[in-house]
Amino acid sequence: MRVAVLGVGAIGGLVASKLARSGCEVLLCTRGDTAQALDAIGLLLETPDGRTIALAPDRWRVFDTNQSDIPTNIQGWADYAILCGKSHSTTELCKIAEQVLSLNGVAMCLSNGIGHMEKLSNFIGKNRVLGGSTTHGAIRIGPGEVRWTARGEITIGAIEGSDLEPVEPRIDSLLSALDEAGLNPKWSEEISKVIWTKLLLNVAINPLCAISGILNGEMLLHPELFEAGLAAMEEAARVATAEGVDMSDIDLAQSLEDLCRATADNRVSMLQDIMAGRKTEIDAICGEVIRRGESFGIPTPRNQTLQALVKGIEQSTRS
Ligand code: KPL
Repeated sequence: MRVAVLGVGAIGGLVASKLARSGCEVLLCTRGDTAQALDAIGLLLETPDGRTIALAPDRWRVFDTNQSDIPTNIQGWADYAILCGKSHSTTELCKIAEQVLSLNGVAMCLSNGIGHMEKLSNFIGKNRVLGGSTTHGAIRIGPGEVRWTARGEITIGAIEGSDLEPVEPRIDSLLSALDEAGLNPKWSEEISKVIWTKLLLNVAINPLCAISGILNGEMLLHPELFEAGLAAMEEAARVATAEGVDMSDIDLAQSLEDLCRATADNRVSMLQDIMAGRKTEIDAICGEVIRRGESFGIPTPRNQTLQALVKGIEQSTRS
């Protein structure tokens, strides 16, 4: 099975190394020093039980996305494309997916944020797109070095109105490959709700951990932070409900507490971005809640404050 992993940061590095180790042929599409490191020395993956797995560079081929043209030998090469980049790179990665996928190839996006499956559908058609979401926790230590901090799941589901079903060989093979790789795949009939639920958790945890510089588990040691996160999450849940996604059966406080416990030793991706002086995903997380809230006349003051604070910190660390 040929899998292209597009965007090889923390989650991309985890997915790519687990798939390569379990026997998939892997194409890595990433840029700059990460592309160079993966091509020249490979990747070191630290597992949650403290082992270090070394993946030699001959485990995959690497395409540096800084190059303008996609080489002909990888055009139409992949059976699957898994987008794992930052949410602001989704459009660029969709264009690459369109080119590296075979005619029947299927794509999904595991990036934080919302609206990725719709974007992918615009490029390759909804019958080749799956919705995806992950609760694995990982930290990018450096180019070619990833620490897998928390075992989670990868949830996959079909976009509304698409022909894709879990019994179809293309989907069944993907689920089996992810399972053999130890990435805990699950099929969901309600993928929009799964993606919204992940967004709600990101709204609650990412900005506050990024602003205060704490690990996920430490949210539980500061009730005032936990309550602030929960309040932002409640705003986002109102927006989800207005979009027709029923969140009434989800205990928001419990699911936030569960995530903080399950990923206690993780540093949220937004804090990793701030520490590395990178652009954060705040626009795709709180920004998207604010934007969609405005279209329904739903006020989202907490998300606005979090967005403003993260943007302020982002600007000061980037300059
Ligand atoms: O998605 C994450 C992130 O850090 O962006 C969680 C699940 C919160 C793990 O830290």
